[in-house]
Amino acid sequence: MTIEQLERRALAIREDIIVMLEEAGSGHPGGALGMADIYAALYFEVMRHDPKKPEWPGRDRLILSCGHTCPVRYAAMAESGYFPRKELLTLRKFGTRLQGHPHNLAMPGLETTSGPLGQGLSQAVGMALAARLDGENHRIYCVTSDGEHDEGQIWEAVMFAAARKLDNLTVIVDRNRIQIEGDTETVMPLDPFAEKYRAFNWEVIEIDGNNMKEVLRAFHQAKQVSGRPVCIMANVVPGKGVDFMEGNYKWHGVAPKPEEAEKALEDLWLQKVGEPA
Ligand SMILES: Cc1ncc(C[n+]2csc(CCOP(=O)(O)OP(=O)(O)O)c2C)c(N)n1
Ligand SMILES: [Mg+2]
Repeated sequence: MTIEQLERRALAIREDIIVMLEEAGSGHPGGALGMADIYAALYFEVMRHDPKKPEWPGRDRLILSCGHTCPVRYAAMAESGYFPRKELLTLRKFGTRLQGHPHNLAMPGLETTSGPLGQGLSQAVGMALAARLDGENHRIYCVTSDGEHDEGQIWEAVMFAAARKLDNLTVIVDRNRIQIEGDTETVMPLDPFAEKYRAFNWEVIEIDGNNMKEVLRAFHQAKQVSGRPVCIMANVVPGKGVDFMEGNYKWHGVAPKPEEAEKALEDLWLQKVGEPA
């Protein structure tokens, strides 16, 4: 896909996030909106996968470690054909396949169940090691959030992945600088964040994660690295695309009310002006 086509996908994903959260009346918009460009790239350009065969053994694996941001993954999956888009409106409803935190047995295509922070990277590391031992060449992608790095388990996994030289593993850090109670640097400083990964012997690629060109370049570069795992430190704006949500940690876990959703969709529609239909 072209950059423009991917950007349009990201915008569609953002619209879906707003619509589904408003319908659910709860959920986490901030982190989800910030990561829409990364997910558009993963599902429509980067990952080897087949929405019609979600269990295909040769698929690349995407582990979502910070489970609360799942609306962005659900929207990307629906857009790419894993399930009908109208199912997005069942988010968080009783009996839904789209739980408020991902439940992998409920929905094919979700690799793991997540929500308790800090665990997904360990799972991804295990999968990367297993793929190596089995002589398989699929890649493992893991999305983890910045606030999640307050969990000690993350750093055990970071250390182990480098020790085993897992170059089939690419971690994307959702570096949006917010967590549930405020700015990450106030709650628990992470900077110099990229340097920490480097000190653990990872290859680190720092990007503007809301710039599609940089996103694609980073994923391409990550595939060329050998002998060490790769961390894409994706600096993103939480709430990206919705003016009144951007940069505000208060939108970590609050759904837009109907009038707010209307305003949010207006913001997103305005970004489409001038684009070909
Ligand atoms: C082990 C664990 N502790 C606490 C929580 C509660 N919790 C959910 S999201 C969150 C904030 C994490 O920061 P981040 O993922 O960076 O938030 P975002 O950027 O999406 O606002 C917390 C503390 C949890 N899900 N799991
Ligand atoms: Mg965060």
